Amino acid sequence: MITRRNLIQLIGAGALAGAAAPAAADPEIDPVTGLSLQALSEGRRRGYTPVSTPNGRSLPFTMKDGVKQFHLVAEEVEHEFAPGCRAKCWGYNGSTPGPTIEAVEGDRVRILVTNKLPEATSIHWHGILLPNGMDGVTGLTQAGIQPGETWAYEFTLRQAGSHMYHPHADEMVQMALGMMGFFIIHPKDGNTDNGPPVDRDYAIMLHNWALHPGTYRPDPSIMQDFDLWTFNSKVYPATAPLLAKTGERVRIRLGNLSMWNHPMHLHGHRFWITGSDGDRWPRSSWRPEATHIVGVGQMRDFEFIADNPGDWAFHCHMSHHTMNAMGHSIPNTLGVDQSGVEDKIRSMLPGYMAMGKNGMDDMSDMAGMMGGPPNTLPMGGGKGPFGSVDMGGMFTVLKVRDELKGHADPGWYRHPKGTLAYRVSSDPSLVPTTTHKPDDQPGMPDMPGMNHGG
Ligand SMILES: [Cu+2]
Repeated sequence: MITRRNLIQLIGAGALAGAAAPAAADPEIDPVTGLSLQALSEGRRRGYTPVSTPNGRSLPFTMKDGVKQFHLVAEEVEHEFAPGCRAKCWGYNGSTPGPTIEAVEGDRVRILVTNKLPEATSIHWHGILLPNGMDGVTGLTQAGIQPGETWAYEFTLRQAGSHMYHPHADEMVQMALGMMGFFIIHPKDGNTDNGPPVDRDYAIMLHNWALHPGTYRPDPSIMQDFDLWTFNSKVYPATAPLLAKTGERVRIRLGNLSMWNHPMHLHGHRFWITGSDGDRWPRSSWRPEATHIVGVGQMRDFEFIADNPGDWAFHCHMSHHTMNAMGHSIPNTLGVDQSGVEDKIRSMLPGYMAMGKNGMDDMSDMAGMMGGPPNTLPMGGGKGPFGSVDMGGMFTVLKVRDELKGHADPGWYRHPKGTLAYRVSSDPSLVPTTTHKPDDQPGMPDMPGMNHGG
């Protein structure tokens, strides 16, 4: 029987220290890599590159009689999607997603789970081969972990690969509020049968949120019309950049516990799909791609050589998934002259500006000037070196540099001479406007019996 007293002895002070988000001067964090000292030393000893969870961290462990022991605390968390937008979410150990669990094939692991939520929960170890009674499906393989209770899951890892954990209790609510995390199993003895070791190993969880404009609680009843699309529960511009030195081999492990599929697109590089929760695939199964769909409930590993210096977009290609505070049921104003309407509305709503006649490009600037509902981000992302980046949501920047100083953001890329697109003319009459009338479409054959009218 685990009591509160011997639980504190079991988990040790080190495990609890990791519950707080990493601060700049955290003595547990290596200042060069940004990874925890424990993860680095374990990686060195066991022959693997520790995982970096952008905007997140790995969960510390303690060794108890040869068992690697972790402690997850399910609880409400005050979460910031980006400055200007917060919500009461649910997660683990103070964050959504919860901290990343890292272990090695063959390890025996024990994960203690304390429930500080107002309702029962459980944890399912998504994709992991284990005894049925450790599978964490409430009602089917266990009773729910009641508020205030601590349960233990214990099993031996029989595989390697990219995995996830999430509740299997009130799934719709608990996952909609952010309860999920990674469970990465590194191959035994640094096994490289299916490919060379990577220099950098990132893990990004894809998720969606119905945080309606002006509200602070994600709405779990929404099935399709989401407001926020996140990488590790952050929207651009708050998503941390991915860094690589020129020539390094990089892996990005992508997990999808959202309600949509996400075609993930990397600029400037050809990546291979090299693995999933089915471990690192044999090389004969690797496939070169520029975009690959990560389906709901799937894990996919992207690998590439960062051989092209620059600031490269990495984003979901569903264009609504790279927007913040997506509105729905909005009338289409494209091409509509709103000049009279603007004056009328301004008499009731001082400062109102009509938007959208020529597209949405100016939306983020105008929303910034006008102000929007409280706790609501502009739809576009932020300032880039050449103006505003019109994307938010599932967007980040892969920064490839010949030199990097630690894990700090190196700033914007400086393009070598002759490698930047340039303006040729500002004269709109340089090329005549092309207009096609329906009846002069090219290539329409003159068929016998066809009536062309007038
Ligand atoms: Cu998407």
